[in-house]
Amino acid sequence: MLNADEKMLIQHAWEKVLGHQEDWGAEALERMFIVYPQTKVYFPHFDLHHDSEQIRHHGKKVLAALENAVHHMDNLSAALSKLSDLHAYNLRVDPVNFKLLSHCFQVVMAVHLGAEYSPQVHVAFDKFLVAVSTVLAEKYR
Ligand code: HNI
Repeated sequence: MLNADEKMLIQHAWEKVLGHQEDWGAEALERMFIVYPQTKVYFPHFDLHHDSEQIRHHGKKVLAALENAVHHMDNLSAALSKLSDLHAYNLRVDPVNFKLLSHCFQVVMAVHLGAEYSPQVHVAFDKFLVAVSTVLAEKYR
């Protein structure tokens, strides 16, 4: 799990996300849909064009959930329990897709934070996103 230094790096990096949640969330989703088009099957009801209102709105929601996770890094299972139910029982998103979105979000962070997205921040974020994805997929079986 994340050590104290990594938690600090994540909290610090998240401060840079504040104010950009909708833009950066939409950017991560748009990258996912373009780079891994198989992910589009879960969104047949969405307009997936560039700058679509639905993508922006959804990006904002996904980043709000990640922000909640940043605030509850010691207790992710409880913090994400409802979302975990939703993804496992209702949406039935194949867990491989969490890695794809996580990767796209890492690219967005790297693009916007530049040199500040150091290898240390990168690895901390990677561990954090793996932990979040594990919780979101833990109710599948
Ligand atoms: Ni996900 C809905 C968060 C990964 C497909 N998802 C949500 C909502 C949040 C959310 C928040 C909105 C819930 C609500 O309205 O009550 N999703 C997250 C997070 C991750 C994630 C934090 C990973 C880090 N979701 C994925 C992945 C896919 C996915 C990888 C598929 C490729 N999610 C969905 C779909 C919905 C959804 C589909 C419903 C969208 C809608 O509005 O109809």
